[in-house]
Amino acid sequence: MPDLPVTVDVHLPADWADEAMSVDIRRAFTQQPKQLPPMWLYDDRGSELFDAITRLPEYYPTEAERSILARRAPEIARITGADTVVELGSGTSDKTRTLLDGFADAGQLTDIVVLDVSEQTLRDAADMLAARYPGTEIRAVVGDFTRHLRHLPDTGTRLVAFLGGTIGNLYVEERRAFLGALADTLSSGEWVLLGVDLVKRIGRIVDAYHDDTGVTEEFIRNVVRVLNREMDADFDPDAFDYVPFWDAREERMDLRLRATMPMTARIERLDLDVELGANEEIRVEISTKFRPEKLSAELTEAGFGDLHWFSDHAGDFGLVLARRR
Ligand code: AVJ
Repeated sequence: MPDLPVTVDVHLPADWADEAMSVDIRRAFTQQPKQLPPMWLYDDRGSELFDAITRLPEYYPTEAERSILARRAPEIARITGADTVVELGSGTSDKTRTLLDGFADAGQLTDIVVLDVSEQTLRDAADMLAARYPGTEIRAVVGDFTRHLRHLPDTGTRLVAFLGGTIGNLYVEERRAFLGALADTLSSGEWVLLGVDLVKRIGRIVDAYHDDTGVTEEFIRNVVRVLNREMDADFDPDAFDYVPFWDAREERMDLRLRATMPMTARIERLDLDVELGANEEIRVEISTKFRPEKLSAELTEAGFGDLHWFSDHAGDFGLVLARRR
């Protein structure tokens, strides 16, 4: 059978990302404490650095999730009976292959949909998927999973996979909105699969964000370069210290940049001058760690049921499968 053509759907105006970034960055610098949305960490260099993070010995989530998927993919295919696998924030779709293989081996994979903010990343991923799963229809949707779920095509019975622990980037309110939007998007009987990092010994969590090689620090600091380039700003990337810490109350890592001296920066594209006091911090990213009971309750409240939890041997990472009621 010849390969089906890959379809890339761009429902958004070409400059949507510029627009969204301008709005996000203005908000980021006019609130207290200053707080950037993590989506803008992933330019080409940021994506490379994140890739390097996933190979760090300290960064356990990637391998832990891969091991769960390798063991459980056939079971996930069987439980859901889904024929369409949707991956949100797919990036290069590396790990998802383990999940997709479970569906392909069961002979039930008719459609794959990938959604990501980067059109180029999507094209590469879609080509790879088309070669690996001949006969499966591949669709790629350019978009941001917090804003564009309504653009997902509605084919067959879908399983929406949101892996890697990325849901941990969202604040409590954003997470509630996201789960609600997901429930609104899905029909009764369709499924979600969430990958979540679990609460564990704090030292182990902190080490995963404070590696010996400094790659994580580089990844967080890179956002300053993104701002300078995309927003025509003049921040000095070296005038910030990287400050990762565990927020025990919220049970999340809080990754910040701290100004080492008072500074004024110009963000030309926003016609905005930003002042930072000495030691003032900008929150760049949070990474929430989960307790299964609590997330189960949130999923139930959002409209999901029939929950199945899977974990790796060490209990470091969790996958939760849930059915739209
Ligand atoms: C891609 C959001 C899952 O929170 O662990 C890794 C991002 N930041 N090291 C995470 C990240 C610093 C990562 N997620």
